[in-house]
Amino acid sequence: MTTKIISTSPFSDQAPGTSGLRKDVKTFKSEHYLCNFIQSLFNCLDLSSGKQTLVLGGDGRYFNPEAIQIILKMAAANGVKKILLGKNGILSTPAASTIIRKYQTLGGILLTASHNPGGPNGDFGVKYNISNGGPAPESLTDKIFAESQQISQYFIDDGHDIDMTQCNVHTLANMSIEIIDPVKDYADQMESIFNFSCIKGMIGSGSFTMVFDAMHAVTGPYATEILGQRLGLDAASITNAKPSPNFGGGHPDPSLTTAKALVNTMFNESHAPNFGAASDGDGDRHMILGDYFFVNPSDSLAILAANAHCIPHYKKIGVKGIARSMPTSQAADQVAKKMQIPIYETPTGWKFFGNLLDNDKITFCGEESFGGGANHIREKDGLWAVLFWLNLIAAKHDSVENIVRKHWAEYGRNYYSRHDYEAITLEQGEEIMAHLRHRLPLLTGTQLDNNLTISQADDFTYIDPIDSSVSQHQGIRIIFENQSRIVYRLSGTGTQGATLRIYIERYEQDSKLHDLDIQETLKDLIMHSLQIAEVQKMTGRSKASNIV
Ligand code: VG1
Ligand code: CO
Repeated sequence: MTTKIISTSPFSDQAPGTSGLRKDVKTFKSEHYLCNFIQSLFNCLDLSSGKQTLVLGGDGRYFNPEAIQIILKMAAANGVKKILLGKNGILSTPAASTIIRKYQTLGGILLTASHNPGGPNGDFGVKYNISNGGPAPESLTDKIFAESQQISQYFIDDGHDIDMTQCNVHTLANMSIEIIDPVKDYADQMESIFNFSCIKGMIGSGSFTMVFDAMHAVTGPYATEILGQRLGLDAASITNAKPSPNFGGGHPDPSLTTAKALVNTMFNESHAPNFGAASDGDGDRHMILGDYFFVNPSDSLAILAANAHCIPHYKKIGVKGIARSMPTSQAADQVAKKMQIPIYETPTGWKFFGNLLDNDKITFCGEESFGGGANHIREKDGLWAVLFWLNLIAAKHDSVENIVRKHWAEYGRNYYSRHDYEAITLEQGEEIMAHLRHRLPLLTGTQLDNNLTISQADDFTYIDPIDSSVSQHQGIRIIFENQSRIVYRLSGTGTQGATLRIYIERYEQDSKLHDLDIQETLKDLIMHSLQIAEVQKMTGRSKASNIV
């Protein structure tokens, strides 16, 4: 076997976004594109250090097997000593984080575009996680991008393809490849956190029904082992459990608009199950539904933190603090206030939670985009959240809806919605943000109507409390005197043009007013959000393409 040195030249668009490099499959398949990015990554890693093992796997989407064979050959040619590869190339994002941490590897390469659609016309993605199991911080992604802009060659072994279908050990040049069970370590970890006998008792009681929709994505095998084998849930209650390269032609995004089959089941008036849940392409998001009831993801974070004492593991370790991404509703802030623990507000993207978790500043963290997680790993974790909810329901002998309503009664309700304007042009996106930035100094103090006076308007800057790194331009915040907020930012995961996200929030303490229609009660704020940013004038759109 020999190492080939291939001449290449830079692609200008290889800057990783909110969560890795995401492009359509055609781009990733074009000559040198994947190899350039992987070589740029290897150029930034210290492959001479003691830790020379990398974890590799993906969400099973189209191009996953081919990309893995290429990356294995490049890893061998770049002096990586060992790869832990998920069987069949499969590893959910949270499981990859578990495995990096458990085996103390240098890091891991995760092949996923998460909730983006897959298939030949869909998206592909590459993400690097560091030795703490979490997404690479901006300091590293900036370095990888810089490398990609001056790359002139890459190294690749000319060895044979590896059979990934069996758990055994292979050798490629001087590198060993250990094919591992993608599920076991993660399932064991979940069993060490939650009270499985309590959940199993509820599932087996005959009086509790549930559906988990794996959306043809990576959580299928994980749900089958954990919910099915270990907790006794019948196979029929785990739907779309077989991962498929194009996610069964669907959009592997657990939301009310995209998880249609599950939503139909749960909002069926006569016999909806007690509990419904879904995860996304790579298994790090969660959507929780009750019988005819939707749990807002920002509320999910607040409720899990507030009820952590019901789970023996969290009762024992306690809740040190909570972090949420800036656009996430302030429901968790109410909980932190009552618990007298710190709350941190970070930019969007899980990488910003890493330092807080590593330094034991927080126990729980979450994002409005159906992401929740804790200090057991350094990624958000879909099945973890599902198990947390199941454990809560079993421990409290209460329904999803009651748990949420009691929470609102105690802490108040943060009415919340996100309005996306997808696939506008990059220029339109930039122009809206620039225009807003320009107007910021004029906005503070402005009274929009009788009860809406802007108390603060700024462009969110985050200073990491641990390493003092500064992240600027993380979203425009318009904060009102009554705690309502409007937030604007551009998506960093989309692959077509730009997506403007407008997040709208209103706090209501009065429990008599906790049953209002969300869009209706946010109507005025939504109207102001469009006027302030002049959305229609700038985009030609009169309404959002996606409302969450
Ligand atoms: C979106 C979400 C963000 C999340 C990111 C990755 O990013 O808003 O909260 O961390 O996706 O999630 P953006 O930049 O498009 O708003 V995943 O499950 O797609 O890795
Ligand atoms: Co995801």
